[in-house]
Amino acid sequence: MIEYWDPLIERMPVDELKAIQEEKLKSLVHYVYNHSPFYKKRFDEAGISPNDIQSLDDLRKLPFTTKQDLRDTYPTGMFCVPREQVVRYHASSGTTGKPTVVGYTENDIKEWTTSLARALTSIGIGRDDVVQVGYGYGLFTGGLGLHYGVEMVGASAIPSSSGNTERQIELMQDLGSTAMACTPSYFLYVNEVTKKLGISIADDTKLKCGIFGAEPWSEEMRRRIEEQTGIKAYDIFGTSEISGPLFTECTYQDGIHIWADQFLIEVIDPETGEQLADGERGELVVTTLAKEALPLIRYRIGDLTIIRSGPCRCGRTHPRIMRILGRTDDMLIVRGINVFPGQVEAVLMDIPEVAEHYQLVVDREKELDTLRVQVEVTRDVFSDKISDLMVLEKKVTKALQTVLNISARVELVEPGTIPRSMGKAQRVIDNRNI
Ligand code: DLL
Repeated sequence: MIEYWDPLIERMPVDELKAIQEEKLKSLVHYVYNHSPFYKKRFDEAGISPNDIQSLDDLRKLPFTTKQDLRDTYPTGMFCVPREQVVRYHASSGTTGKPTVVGYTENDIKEWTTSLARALTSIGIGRDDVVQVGYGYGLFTGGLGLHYGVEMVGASAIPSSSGNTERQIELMQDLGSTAMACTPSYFLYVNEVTKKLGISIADDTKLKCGIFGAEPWSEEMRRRIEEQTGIKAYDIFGTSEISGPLFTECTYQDGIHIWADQFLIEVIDPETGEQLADGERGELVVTTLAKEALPLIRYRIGDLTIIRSGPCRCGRTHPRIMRILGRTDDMLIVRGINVFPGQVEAVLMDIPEVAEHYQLVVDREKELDTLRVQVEVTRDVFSDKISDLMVLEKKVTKALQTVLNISARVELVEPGTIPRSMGKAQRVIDNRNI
């Protein structure tokens, strides 16, 4: 039987959901205009008044917001509530520029947690579960966000955070974790350490699913994780700006459900800003319909995806986004050709002899870009004859060439060579200084 957290909302007919969105959008534009000098200025500059927004179609009249706006108004210039109403802050690490700060009212935390309660229920997490939360606790939204969601559905949360992997495995066994939430790359490492300790996730733990996200990962990687560990690997998506981890797939694993009563999504052409139709790949844009402290209007998230409307087999009517291909700013341009790390992963994971750990290294030699793809091979393959390794290297090179249209230098490396990550994996090293 399919379980719902809020069956009425989750299965609501689409026209009713749209009516809710329309009402919320209309009051949102007045709210931001009257509560934030940033939005007032932005609307005035665009020659838009809140009264111009009367229907969902009018959404396209509104100007976009971006991460740069959050940076320019650092720390709290886009907030719509006074400090006394903020019950929590989170912040980005600032590794790719000035950090950004996000804030929540009591109600914002409730809405965020509700979104996760629906999502966790949709993957079968409930009172009988023990969820090990291996996302970082702290300024990152992953740990605390998931934690609240897990508690709301009545499961037990283990706030193990990331790192200290042997202890994680010990806790997994001793407390009987049935789910682990962490980045897919960290889970690969957990699996690796488990094997080293002579433990099998499939046979020696109660783990039944993983809640993996915070970084791009491919369908092929999902297949490998599921085959190697016997668990179901579910995709979870969100960004700190729109709260944190918020949405997952359901047990049908056919796209991530975006709760339409809380968020309004569009996909746009990243070049022209024009809205794209259902099923067309473009940049995800989100308008928050329920947030008080930091509502965002047409926020350009930067991730590339496809929206698919229409009900899911699980009965939920809310729109879905398909697996994120990557971010517009993650795209590498190598010798004029666009390369997404996710495409490389998909090619590699289809070749059984290579392992799950890889890295892309881009250099510029004499004005010419070079792309090296370093990938680990299994121990068995690595101890094969050199000639066998060369055959494999050629096979990987050819597969990458076919898909990417670019020749990459493939380097097969020994198991354990590529650095392991405790959080988001660094898949690309770009030495070009551009
Ligand atoms: O990564 C929030 C999160 C925590 C999501 C735990 C899922 C689980 P940020 O640090 O702001 O927030 O990074 C957000 O990470 O724009 C995507 O580029 C990427 N990302 C997140 N989830 C996925 C996913 C958290 N499932 C940025 N697939 C986003 C692909 C993802 N990319």
